[in-house]
Amino acid sequence: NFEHILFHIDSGVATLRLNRPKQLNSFNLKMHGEVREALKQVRQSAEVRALLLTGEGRGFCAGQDLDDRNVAPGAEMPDLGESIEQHYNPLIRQLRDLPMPVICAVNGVAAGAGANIAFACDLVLAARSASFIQAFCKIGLVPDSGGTWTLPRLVGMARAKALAMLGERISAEQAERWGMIWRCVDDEALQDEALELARHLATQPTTGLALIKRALNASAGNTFDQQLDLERDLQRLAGRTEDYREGVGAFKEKRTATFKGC
Ligand code: T3D
Repeated sequence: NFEHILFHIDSGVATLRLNRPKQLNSFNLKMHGEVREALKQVRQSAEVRALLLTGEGRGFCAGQDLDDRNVAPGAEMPDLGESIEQHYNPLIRQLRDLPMPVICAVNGVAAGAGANIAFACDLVLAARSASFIQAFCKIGLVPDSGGTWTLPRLVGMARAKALAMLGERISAEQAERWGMIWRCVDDEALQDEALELARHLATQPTTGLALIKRALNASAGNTFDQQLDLERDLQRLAGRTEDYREGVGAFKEKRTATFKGC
């Protein structure tokens, strides 16, 4: 029973929809708590094999709810480091560490932490009318939610610095051209395509997909040799799954494989 998110599980897919449309789904404390709880349920569920994250209304997420920040003259300044430590960093870690594909359907503007939450997901689709803004610099802040790590890796340092320091709005088509997202789709097709993608992934060897995610996420901090060792270790785990047995068996018998995610 959530107030600021819509959450349900169907056909192996958990759908988490941010639901404060009047505030462009910006985060207040209650929404943080609800998202954290829903992601905990996703992780603990034996049924869920893919997560779809999206937003209600015309925005995906406008980052922190600025109405919750009292910066009036004379007011005690909020400790934003505490907010990052308690809320944004755990959220990003939950998404990155979730052992399943996380699909993000960016239905509208994604600004501030909202943009970087999308970039922390595994496969990002965006509506053609959606856009991405590193809005932090406009209010004197630093990109957070992993943005200073993710952006240079997605688009290179030159573009990352311009995005972070200019805070310009980047269209979904531009984001696709620059490799910031997987694909840009027509507005009316976004939710169906994202759900279809999530449902497809949920029928795949999802333990293997989780290991792929682990390997690729680790690659940025590893040397080539460390990465080779990691691939060996993860392949050992993948090679012990029932899905590997099923995949090879189905190939040899020229039939469609039925994967169980274990
Ligand atoms: O504080 C900490 O804990 C540290 C962590 C920070 C993480 C961050 O995310 S910092 C960055 C915070 N976000 C922003 O600075 C973005 C602010 N919003 C905007 O710049 C614009 O709203 C957008 C570019 C996203 C969209 O522009 P537009 O013209 O399409 O819509 P709008 O008219 O500006 O917004 C529509 C409504 O949403 C409006 O309310 P109203 O006037 O209709 O009652 C606006 O106030 C509200 N809204 C949009 N963003 C936020 C917001 N309300 C509160 N907080 C917001 N972030």
